[in-house]
Amino acid sequence: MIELYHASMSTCAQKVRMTLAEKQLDWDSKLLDLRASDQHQPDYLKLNPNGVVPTLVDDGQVVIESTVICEYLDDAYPDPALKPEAPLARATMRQWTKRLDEVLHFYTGVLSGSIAFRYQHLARPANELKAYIANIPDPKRRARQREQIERGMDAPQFADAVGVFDSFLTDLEEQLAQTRWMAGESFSLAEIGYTPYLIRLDELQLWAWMDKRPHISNLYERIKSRPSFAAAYLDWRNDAFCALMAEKGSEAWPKIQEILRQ
Ligand SMILES: N[C@@H](CCC(=O)N[C@@H](CS)C(=O)NCC(=O)O)C(=O)O
Repeated sequence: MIELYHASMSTCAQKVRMTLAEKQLDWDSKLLDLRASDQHQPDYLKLNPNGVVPTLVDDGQVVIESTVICEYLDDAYPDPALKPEAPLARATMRQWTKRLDEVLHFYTGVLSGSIAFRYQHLARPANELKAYIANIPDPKRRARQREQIERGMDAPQFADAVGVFDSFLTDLEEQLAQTRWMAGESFSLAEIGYTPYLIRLDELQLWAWMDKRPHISNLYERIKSRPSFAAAYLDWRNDAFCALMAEKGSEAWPKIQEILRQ
């Protein structure tokens, strides 16, 4: 039996739900409320000491880290294969997912936190917010959260996030001008990895970023037409979160354009 500890709007959880759907695997949902600090509770930390979602439990065996979970699922349940056969294409897929884990995921937190989610935190009683931040196990993540909640788009890391995203979008557009999918001619864990991040730009009303990037828009349309898109995202969407991102994201676009012009 497969159990997934996840959260409705978590980008990392969306990747894993999409992989499960592509493979048509049944799974049991263990839904966490990240704003209620479910991820910091002692029982959950025994499964995932990093205090983050997702966590997969397959027949009692625990797997953490969303990219590792997706690869695990592809190895354990190989049909349909979500890794390219050719070694070079497989390496390309892993270069994309490595970049996601090492860079883009962190800055996505900066982008959506500084633009939108900080308002959820600022609405909390001060002592509750202090405890929430203090409970974040990873010091880098803790510092990022504090800064983005307090300073929003004025935090220096916000401009860094805009730069990181812009370079990523430039590189992705270039790749897609050469190959139909990110790692060659087949849909793979690379698209699954990045789908939640394209969704996030869409949710934040930042799709104008794609104005001169038609290949990325075309990729996103192809991804949205797959049944796994609903299982990953639409079926779990939190309307209040989406409304907040849409409102604050529209207000943020001029600031992002200003940073891009610098
Ligand atoms: N490298 C981890 C990152 C997981 C992660 O950042 N999860 C976020 C949601 S996308 C989370 O659980 N955040 C909890 C928090 O912010 O306290 C993975 O890929 O699984």
